[in-house]
Amino acid sequence: MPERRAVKEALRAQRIETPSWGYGNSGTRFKVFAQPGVPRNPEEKLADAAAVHRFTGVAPRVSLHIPWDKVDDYAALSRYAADLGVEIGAINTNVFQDDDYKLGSVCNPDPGIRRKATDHLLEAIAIMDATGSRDLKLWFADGLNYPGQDDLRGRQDRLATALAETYDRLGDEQRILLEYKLFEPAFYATDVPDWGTAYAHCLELGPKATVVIDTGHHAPGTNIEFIVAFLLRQRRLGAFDFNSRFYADDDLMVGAADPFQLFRIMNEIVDANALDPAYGINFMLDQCHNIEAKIPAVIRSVMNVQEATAKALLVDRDALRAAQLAGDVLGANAVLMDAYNTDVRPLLAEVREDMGLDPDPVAAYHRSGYQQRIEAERVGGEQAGWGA
Ligand code: PSV
Ligand code: MN
Repeated sequence: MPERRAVKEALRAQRIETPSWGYGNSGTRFKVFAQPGVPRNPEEKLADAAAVHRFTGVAPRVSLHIPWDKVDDYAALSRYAADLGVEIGAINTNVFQDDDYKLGSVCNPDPGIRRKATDHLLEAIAIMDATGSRDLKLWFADGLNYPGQDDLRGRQDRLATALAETYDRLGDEQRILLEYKLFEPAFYATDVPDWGTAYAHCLELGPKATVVIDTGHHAPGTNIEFIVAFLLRQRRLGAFDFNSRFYADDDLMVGAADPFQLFRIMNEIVDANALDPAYGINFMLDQCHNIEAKIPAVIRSVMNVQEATAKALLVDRDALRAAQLAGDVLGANAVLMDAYNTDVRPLLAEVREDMGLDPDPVAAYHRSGYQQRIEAERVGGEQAGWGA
């Protein structure tokens, strides 16, 4: 059986990065429901992320999205974050919200638009230089709605050219996280639709290019833990964008739709000794909280990842290997299910107490008065949102 002390230590050392846009208003194409107290600028988003970190102790980094989090002085923003007790994490690029990008960004048939898009990627690296961020997260909405609309192979060439120029600009400690997505906004063909395409481009680029798995970006029924296992074996798994889905890219709280899938993913991570932050995988959230209170939802999401991780850490690996090697199908499955069916909440409560935290982060947040304070203070101005 795994040693309890080692399990607790791994849980204490775990790091989860939260997204600046998760604190802003969001919705569907039908309606965005504004919430009181929502941040109006990047500084207020950082303050909310810092609150999540204060109550969970494992979320000290915040991903930014440019231009949603554009400021004049990124070094100053970084210092502001440090004063709050957090750090700026991945820099997300945005080449999908400008009229020029109607037919694509780096894959656009117009070389002038491809130049503009690539320049944005390079600008994001300059921001990383100023903030000390390691990760450049690239997601391209590029694709086609109709057969024949553009040249599928030619678009891959254009993509490779832009990625190569971006890769060459990376510093020694910086890397690319290339994200794929099955569909949306393009409906017929997407230029980076799956992990295989992302992986092939990363291989062409070099060791500083890795794949990011957004758990909401697959066809229903996809075995995501297989993708995790494959990329781990190739040392090309750079990060996760955690969220959960019932239908498409729902961006709901991770672990809400399918906690068993999250456990199976974390089981592959733990099995490969890839949980330790030193291994280099960035465990990020990429979520939108459209109808639920945002800060408690982010805290809940962090806790959901912790619970799946704790269960994965409890898998009796020796017993599992023995059963696997003996061809004991039911025995091996039972070892895994025993861990999954363990109630790890008391263990996590202990971990939090050891860290000097309240064992119940959501209740502690509600008691803290933070929500009442931001609702009273953040009046006037324009609330931030997904896309602004
Ligand atoms: C695209 O759906 C995506 O997953 C990318 O990571 C974007 O940057 C993010 O969502 C924006 O919410
Ligand atoms: Mn994502």
